[in-house]
Amino acid sequence: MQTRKRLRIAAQKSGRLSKAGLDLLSRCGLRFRHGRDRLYCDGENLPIDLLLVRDDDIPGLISSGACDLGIVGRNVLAEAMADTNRHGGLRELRALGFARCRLALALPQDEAWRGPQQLEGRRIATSYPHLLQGWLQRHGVQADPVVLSGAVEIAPRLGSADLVCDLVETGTTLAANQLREVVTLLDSEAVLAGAVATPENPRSRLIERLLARLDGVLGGRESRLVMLQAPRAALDAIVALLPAAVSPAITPIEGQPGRMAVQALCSGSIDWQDLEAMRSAGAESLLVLPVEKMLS
Ligand code: PRT
Ligand code: ZN
Repeated sequence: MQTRKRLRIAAQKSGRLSKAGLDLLSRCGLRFRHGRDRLYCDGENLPIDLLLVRDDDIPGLISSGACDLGIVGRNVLAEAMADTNRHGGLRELRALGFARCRLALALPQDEAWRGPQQLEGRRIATSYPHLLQGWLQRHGVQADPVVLSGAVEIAPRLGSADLVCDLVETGTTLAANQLREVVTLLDSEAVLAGAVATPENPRSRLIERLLARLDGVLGGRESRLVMLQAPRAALDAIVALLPAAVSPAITPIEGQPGRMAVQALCSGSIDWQDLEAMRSAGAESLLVLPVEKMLS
């Protein structure tokens, strides 16, 4: 696997991660020729190919060396990492900020929550036995995981478990099954997973290049470019109002002595109040622009 020159990224074929995951790769400038079977897609403009698979297969594809990177839920990656007998050398490289959810314990609605000890000897339905066991061990509790690959929430109603440990987003599914979320085991979102770096990997420079582009896209999402003009005397007050600005560029305006143009990259949102405060401090011609890409 070390001699392979082209990079391989695994992404979910269809599901909650696929559209946003492929959009992200496209914003990093990757283009793929979709094959007839839509499973293996050759990279058109870079030596980076795409493999479209079930999300559960992604950690195994990376730990076996068949793929270098993968877009997968932290829940799936963390479960694989906790299963050290099967998967080694995996790591989370970047959090991608979509498909947010949490792995949580949920009890029947009529049962009060008194803490982890209450789980002693109980049957807990889950698709995440390693994460659940890790949490139980940390709390000194011995329970009985009932491993299911789907329809976990229905297990207590069927009598095959007493409670569940499952993914929750809005909580609607739990409520529909008369369950109540009581503890979060893991906060999850889509992540870029990869293998622990080895110095002799011939694809590591390509991985670094892709990560730099990804950081540029992810950083851009959080950033705004603010442009304005102001009298020189008002600059200190205005710059102090710019939310988390990184070293603003301040330049004189041709033919307008004492008047300056300011350009600042700011992180976080900039709302109308921020703009109004800057205008009250003397700023004019205020512009707030989204940032598509960043490369420093
Ligand atoms: O076919 P494949 O195996 O690839 O897909 P899959 O069916 O296993 O996965 P998919 O597409 O459903 O989810 C992929 C990933 O999306 C998960 O591993 C999580 O990282 C993430 N994600 C985000 C979620 C949810 N939100 C979510 N709500 N995964 C599952 N759910 C389930 C939840 O368990 C509940 O049963 O959706 C249901 C609705 O949630 P509520 O709380 O909004 O009612
Ligand atoms: Zn799956």
